[in-house]
Amino acid sequence: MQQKIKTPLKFLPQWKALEAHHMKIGRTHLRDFFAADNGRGEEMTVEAAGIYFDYSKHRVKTETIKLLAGLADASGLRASIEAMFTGKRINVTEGRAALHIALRAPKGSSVMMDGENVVPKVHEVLEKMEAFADRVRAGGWTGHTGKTIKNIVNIGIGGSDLGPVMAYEALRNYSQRGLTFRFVSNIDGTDFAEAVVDLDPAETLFIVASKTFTTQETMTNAGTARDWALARLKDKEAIAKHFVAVSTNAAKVSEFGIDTANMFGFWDWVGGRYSMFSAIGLSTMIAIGPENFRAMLDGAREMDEHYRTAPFEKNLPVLMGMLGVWYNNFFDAQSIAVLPYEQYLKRFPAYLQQLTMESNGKRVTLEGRPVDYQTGQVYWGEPGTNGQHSFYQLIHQGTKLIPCDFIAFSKPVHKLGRHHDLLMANVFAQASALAFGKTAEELKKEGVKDWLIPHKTFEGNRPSTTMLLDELTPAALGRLVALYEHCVFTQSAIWQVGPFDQWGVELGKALAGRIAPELEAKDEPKLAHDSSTNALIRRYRAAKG
Ligand code: G6Q
Repeated sequence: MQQKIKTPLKFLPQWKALEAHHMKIGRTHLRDFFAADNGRGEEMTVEAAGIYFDYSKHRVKTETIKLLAGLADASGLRASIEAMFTGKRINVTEGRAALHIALRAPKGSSVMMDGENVVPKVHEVLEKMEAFADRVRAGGWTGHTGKTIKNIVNIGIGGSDLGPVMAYEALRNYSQRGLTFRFVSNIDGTDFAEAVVDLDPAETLFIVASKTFTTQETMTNAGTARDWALARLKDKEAIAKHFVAVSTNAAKVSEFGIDTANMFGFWDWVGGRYSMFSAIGLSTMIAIGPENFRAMLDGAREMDEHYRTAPFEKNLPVLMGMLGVWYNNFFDAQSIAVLPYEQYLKRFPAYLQQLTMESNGKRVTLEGRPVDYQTGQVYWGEPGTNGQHSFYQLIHQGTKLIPCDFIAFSKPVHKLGRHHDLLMANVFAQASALAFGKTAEELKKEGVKDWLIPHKTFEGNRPSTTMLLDELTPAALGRLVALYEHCVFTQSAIWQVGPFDQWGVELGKALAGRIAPELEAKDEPKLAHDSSTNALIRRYRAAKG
């Protein structure tokens, strides 16, 4: 669908106003911002949907936030949010809606898409998932030999893997400990081999999670899983008991040999990386139980409602998105570090990498015009405090500006001696050290030798957000995920790019499809790639013998 031509971003008066504002305050040090206003640390905070969001350690003034909100407004963000929530086909290059918010809409409510309320079918699938999850959890789902299912292996990749594995790791303490969960995604056979090395096929259930049911990695792994199971169970009938599917493609599911009665559906308006609250979350539901899964949906919904209704200057996803734009486009910051001070969130940065980078890693606008400004940032991170002993050096004293998202919880999941106080002391200390640094004068007063002073000086002025939540519960995870989802959407509206397609993954897939038979051919194939690829293929063929 051809898009209405928008005023190019850099022509907007609100953009120009921000450029002028940046010239004025871009070099001001956070020390001076704080010195000028004693109340800053409490005023520049917003509390919503269970998240205390402290953005005072950002290189902004109240006026900056106003100007950024003006830009978001001029970008049509309000209308874009409404278009998303009302099921418009905002994924224009694929002609689809992006209605993940409907996945967490309460029973009885209404979210319309092409004149149809989609909420009843969302709940129909949720109820089917619940009945299944309850049965597996209660030991009522037995395998082909009558043994109880004890192992769940999710086979999927990208959006059909990263959400489930992240949520399982995050909510492990809520999981049924008698069940073992494994996640297989990579086409590298090691992934499958290691996942099943200690499992008994008679006690193992595979969830083949694939929206399309055609993805090379997933279908190859699913085929290998079927061979592995049948090699021991020796009866094709066993597939019905040991394989279920999550997909939108019933024909392919049935072709694979899975009974479509054991298929959990979703719809084309759920994008892969926005699908962890759909049936793609089946493994999560089996792990944590239907009640906890519902609590996770409720948490996400709270954030959805906040996003749809709160004014931009008090709106967490909007604030987060605008701050990203501020550094990305006015300070040339290339990346954002996500630093959860919660070990259970160890896969959260990896999950966010897909959500953010596959969504906003775009170089043309929705109208197809090349952009003349930076779009999606590089997201990366690790849980604290581990990162402190590794890459924080570069954030503190390196030459790059890396805004940080600190995520912390007031209550620990495990109360163990002093651990949580020490963990929290570290997160508060890092945000403070980054912002305020340590001057040469301070070092001199401490008696540090002159020649060491440059090495020990911390310039500071390194921005961060601190997000403080109560405890890592299913609801808290739901809120966090929805926060970042909507942050991504906010930025896409400002950058005028489409966040719901991913054409950039296609070229490599197509080429791999051409190269695979060349690697496998018995006779020397005629190669017509570039000289480097040709040479690599020849070398590989010779080496593998
Ligand atoms: C996500 C992408 C991509 C997708 C995988 C798996 O937004 O579309 O990561 O999730 O390629 O696709 P299938 O679920 O169709 O196997």
